[in-house]
Amino acid sequence: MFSLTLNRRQLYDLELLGNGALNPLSGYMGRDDYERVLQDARLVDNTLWPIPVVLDISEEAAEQIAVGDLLGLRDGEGVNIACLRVNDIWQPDRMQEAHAIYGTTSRKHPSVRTLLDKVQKIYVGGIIEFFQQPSHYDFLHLRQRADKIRGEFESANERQVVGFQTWNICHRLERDLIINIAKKNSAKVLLLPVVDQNEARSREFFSRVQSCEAILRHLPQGIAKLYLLPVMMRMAGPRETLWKSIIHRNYGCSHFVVGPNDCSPLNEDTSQEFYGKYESQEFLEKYVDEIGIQMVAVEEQSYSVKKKMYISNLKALEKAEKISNYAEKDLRNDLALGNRIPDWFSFPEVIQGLSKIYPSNSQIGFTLFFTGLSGSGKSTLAKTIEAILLARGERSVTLLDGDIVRHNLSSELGFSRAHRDLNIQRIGFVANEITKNRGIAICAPIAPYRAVRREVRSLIQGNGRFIEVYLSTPISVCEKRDRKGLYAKARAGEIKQFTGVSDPYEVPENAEIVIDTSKFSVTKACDEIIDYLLQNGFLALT
Ligand code: PPS
Repeated sequence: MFSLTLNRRQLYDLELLGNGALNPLSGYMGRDDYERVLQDARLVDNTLWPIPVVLDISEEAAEQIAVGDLLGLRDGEGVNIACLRVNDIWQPDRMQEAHAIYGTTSRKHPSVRTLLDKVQKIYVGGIIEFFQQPSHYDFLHLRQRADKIRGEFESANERQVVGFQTWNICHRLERDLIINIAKKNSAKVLLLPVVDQNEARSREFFSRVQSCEAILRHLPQGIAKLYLLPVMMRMAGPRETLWKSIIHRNYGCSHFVVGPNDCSPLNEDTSQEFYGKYESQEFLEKYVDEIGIQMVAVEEQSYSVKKKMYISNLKALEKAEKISNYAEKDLRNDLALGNRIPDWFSFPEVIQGLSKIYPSNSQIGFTLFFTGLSGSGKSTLAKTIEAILLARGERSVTLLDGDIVRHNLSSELGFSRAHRDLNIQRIGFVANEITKNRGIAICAPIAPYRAVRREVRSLIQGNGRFIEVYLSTPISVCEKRDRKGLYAKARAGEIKQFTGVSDPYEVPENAEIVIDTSKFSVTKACDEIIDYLLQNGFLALT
């Protein structure tokens, strides 16, 4: 029997197919169901079903299987989880899928990017026979089959059960919402933190589940059950909300809580939500009777300083109530600065857990990444800042100057885009190692391309902070300085691909610090940088 090793994304769908969460599906969809789902959010038999559940395989694998074959489905360790009786093989139009399911074909939508760039080209459908569930190694007491959980509620005669799914860290707001919703509906609550495949092993995930455990301790006894929901989030807005409500019904819920921005990712460029506020709620409303679940629509809430409780923003506006807009991003900011978190916002054990995974800026390493044209002042500032930081003696400091790196790390590289990118990736790799170990890395390459700067930023941000310092000194000034005589040679055509003359420089969009060294002395420019580090808690105020 030919067998496939499934990736984590695929294993998540398989687990839900095997534990009853995706009833009535008994396997991966065939082409007819898939196309009807795209077109009408229904299966061929008219059952409401808004999200495709298919198995993607490579073209090479597709050449080895035929309709009617049995296909083994294994996890990464080679354990045979299930077998699939193949009844359909086809090549989908993934652009069409993106448009139908996500309402966009833009790669700025993270799931569209995954669909277009990572999901393999061929789909197979068929009935699955399960041998076992995929193995887990964490939170085993919180892992349970959907059909078992539903059975538990049924045998306890619990008919009113509110499903509360979360993929955020839970604080006081979530605790209060749960209590209010449970009271209002005379219901029990099923709290289901999402285990998304991208982050199952991340510290953020552990923290999220621990915050739910903490919430449970702050709820009246017996009011809520907590289990993990191993679902591959599609972030498909309204369609996903509908899908999740079907999943929650299969977990035994009679009600499903839907927030104002349910399943809506941020556009990476604009930082705007992909779907409109309350769009998911309006969409689900049309189908609740057909699914057999009631929606608990939650409005945007804020904390009323006077009433010392959360109230809806709308009510606050009507009554001109003073509210606090303190939110998760403020919490992260305060943790970074080592500030006290408002008592009302969360619970001490949640904050304690978070402060371990998000230590304050004074405790982490960071990379100061200078970028700018040749002659813009990168080396001068980087060397002066190195001296200032060494004199302070707070952390180890390593300077990765453009010329030094080119001499040692990247001596075989030229100045084509591919070579420049490789050079920056190497610098990023070293800077990341330094940052991870709580040191300061000072980098000073030209780094003319935005994409690779962004790549290095996201590598380092996971382990410390990346602070981009863009030296915006105009080319006319750089050229006048021409300390190495390179501009003259570039203008005379003796040096090819010279940045700013015959090669591009993409200006940073979101640099933390921007300095034009034609307007500032070295001392003043360094003061700006040190001020930034002091104000953001990276250096101690002495
Ligand atoms: S990059 O683009 O980030 O990989 O460049 P970097 O490693 O910083 O190297 C830039 C230094 O190399 C010298 N040099 C050139 N710069 C730009 N374009 C071309 N074609 C080129 N050829 C040599 C130049 O001295 C740069 O140093 P700085 O300190 O920036 O003046």
